[in-house]
Amino acid sequence: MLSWAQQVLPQPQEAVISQEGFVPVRPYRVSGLPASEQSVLALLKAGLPITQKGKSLPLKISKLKEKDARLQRSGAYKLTVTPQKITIEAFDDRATFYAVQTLLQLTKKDKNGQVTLLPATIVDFPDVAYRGTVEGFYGEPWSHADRLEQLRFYGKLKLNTYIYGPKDDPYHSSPHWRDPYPAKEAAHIKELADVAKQNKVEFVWAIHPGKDIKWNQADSAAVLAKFNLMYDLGVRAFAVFFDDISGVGTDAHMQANLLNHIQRNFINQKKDVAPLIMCPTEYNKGWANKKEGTYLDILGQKLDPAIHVMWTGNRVVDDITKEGLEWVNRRIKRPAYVWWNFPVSDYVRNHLLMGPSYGLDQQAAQDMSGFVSNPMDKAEASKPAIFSVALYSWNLQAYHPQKAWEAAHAFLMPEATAAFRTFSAHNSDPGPNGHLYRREESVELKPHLQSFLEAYRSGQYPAEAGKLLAQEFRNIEAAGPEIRTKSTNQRLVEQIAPWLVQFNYLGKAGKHAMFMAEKKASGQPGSAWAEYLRVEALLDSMALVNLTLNQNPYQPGVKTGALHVKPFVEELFQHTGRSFLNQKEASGQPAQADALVNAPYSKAVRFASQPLVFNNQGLSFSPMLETVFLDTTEYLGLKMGDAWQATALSFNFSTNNLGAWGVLEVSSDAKTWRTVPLTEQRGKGRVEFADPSIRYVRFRNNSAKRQNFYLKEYRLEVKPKVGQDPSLFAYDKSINTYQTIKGGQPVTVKLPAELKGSPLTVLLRTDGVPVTISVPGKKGTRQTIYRGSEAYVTLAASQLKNVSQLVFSSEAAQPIRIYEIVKGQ
Ligand code: LOG
Repeated sequence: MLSWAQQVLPQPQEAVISQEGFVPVRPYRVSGLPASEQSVLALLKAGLPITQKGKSLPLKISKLKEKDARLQRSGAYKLTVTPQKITIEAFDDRATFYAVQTLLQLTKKDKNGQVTLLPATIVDFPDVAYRGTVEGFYGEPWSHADRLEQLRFYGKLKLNTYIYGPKDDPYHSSPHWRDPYPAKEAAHIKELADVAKQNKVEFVWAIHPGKDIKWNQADSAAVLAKFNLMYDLGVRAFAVFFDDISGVGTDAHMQANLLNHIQRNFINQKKDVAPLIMCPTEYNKGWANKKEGTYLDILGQKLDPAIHVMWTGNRVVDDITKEGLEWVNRRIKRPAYVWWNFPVSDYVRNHLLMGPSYGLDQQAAQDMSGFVSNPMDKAEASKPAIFSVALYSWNLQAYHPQKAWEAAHAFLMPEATAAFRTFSAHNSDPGPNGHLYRREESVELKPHLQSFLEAYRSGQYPAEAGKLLAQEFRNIEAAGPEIRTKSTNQRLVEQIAPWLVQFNYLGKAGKHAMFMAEKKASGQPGSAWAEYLRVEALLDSMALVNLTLNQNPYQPGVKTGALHVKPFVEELFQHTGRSFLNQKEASGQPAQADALVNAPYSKAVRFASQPLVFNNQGLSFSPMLETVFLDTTEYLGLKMGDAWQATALSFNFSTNNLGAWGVLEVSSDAKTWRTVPLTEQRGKGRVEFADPSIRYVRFRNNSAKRQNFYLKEYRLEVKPKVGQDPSLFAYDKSINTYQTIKGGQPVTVKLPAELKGSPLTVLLRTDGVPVTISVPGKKGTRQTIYRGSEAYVTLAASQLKNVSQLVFSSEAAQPIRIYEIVKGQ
């Protein structure tokens, strides 16, 4: 007999499932199925041998008779499967549908169509009455096809609620909430209501009138009129949202009056309409007035007790805790209907939230009346999280975030489970955001990334961690192409396409970074340098993807592996790059000759150690993610080394009142300062400098109090000072800067004192183009000391006797870069 480890998901409340399957000896004859449930019969026929006449086994459906209180609820059923018969006892039609979904999960069909069943006794019911999603995000609403697919998906997972409330549907919110839908949209709503019904999902249509509602009879009537239109399209469940509004619409008394009016004159009249749902204006504890007798208490007292009140938790985006629910439930005088803002990504549109759904209290079943997830605008990519929400809300005690996440990937993409899982594992954290909501990412890899870096920083190459990381980078590289070619879900592929591209680059960059580290550690600097250049090119490609794909106006770009994996690759790249400069790594900052030293310029110690980035785009503070401040008279600035001059400053402090408190000042000696007029918008701007002697550029708090702002950008554009060797970039002790050689325009590099008379290594990027290095000979001639296309060129001391400058030339149109000339070979 066949045997397989079968899972019923969501996990039933009580189940004894034998793993010894049996093949039914006869087809089943179905009895007791109401005539209205023909679609259930179709489901059964697809999974089991069914007959109407002749010899058969009974498949008996009946009304649940048991008085067990836990089973007196929609969706509750008992299912028994033995080789002799199948019996289903169901509380309601939804329960019959669920029992059949469970039965199908106990069924397996082989290649020849032969069906095997697992004997089972199951008693099952949902912990939470309303379970599903609220399409409540900002941004492009789901497509009609996406929504239809979601409804089918919910049916399979025993989710029973889909609340329709996309912020960017103008007929849900302002300006058109009062108006009927145009014919095409109306037809779509009708179809959604129908398909929802087939899948035993409540299609809840929400209205969002608060932006411009007037508390008068005309607008009460407008809401009812719109609801009636929706009713005529087949909608049988309704919600009113008052989130994210300001002004008169936020009045708790008025909101309660309107809702009670709807309750009396619509819900109670219709008889066949589900309980009314409302989303309050103060929908999370962070935004709630905590004073007794205010907004939430008013709703609690006034609102008809039949009306559900939504709640996102202690903050807009947060975990859901029993204590948090108890807090609000006391005030609203009913169990809250949870609106969980996960995996919604409308506040971090350059990220995907594909990680496990954790942070959900397992003891809170009695504290909530409903639990819906607000998903991403990418419907298919939201399925792992929605799958988990289905498991959680059906059976809180049995829920296990990690197991649910694993099961979701197997369920959703059996054809490429491992690749999908790899993708999700490294695309889960939303990144820094105003809601302060963060998620774990790259959980399994993280300790290895850390241990590898620690060892590598101290000069070793930890072989074992290295091997493991190299393998995962290959997995990352392969995941995108694999999902693309193997997945049957092309809609998913379409929705996450930019991230698949970026993830592939990340895998390649990581793979080459590991090669680079390995070569460097095993004393093959030339090969290591070649890999360094590959990593650089791949990181450049990622930067380009970030600037070209997913260019929404809010958070444009494509972030992937951004919490641990990408920073690891960047750090390995930077660290190895610096190591080519023969500098002591232990000191952190590379030791630079004085004339070249760039530094933060501020007396506030909190800025003194903020790392600087120096490259051909200029000298900048690396951005700080949290808010920073300057107290009165404090300043924040940069000092250029003597050899440089500042030509412009680009800044972004992301603050509205910069002009009111900030002055921009420049100086050549840090003693006398000159104020430069500030051109800025929302704390962002660019100022050019004409004076070649400028070496200090600072912002000073000119006001009487502390000022908060963000340090998103502070970048000085620089060039070698007048009179300096213009090819200074070639020996400035920064591996991030370079001098470009163009075909036919030779570049002469003066050798600073410390490089004269020593063997030298020249770090180039040639991309295969030949370059000539020559030294001045007698009587204005030039003597070639190297010609070739290598990127790592070593010059012996004997070739460099009495040489004080090198001339680089190339004939090719394609530019060549001189990153650095360093002492030694
Ligand atoms: C909105 C919602 C949005 C979500 C996450 C609620 C009740 N309302 O801050 O439309 O998708 O946060 O950005 C919200 O959560 N406002």
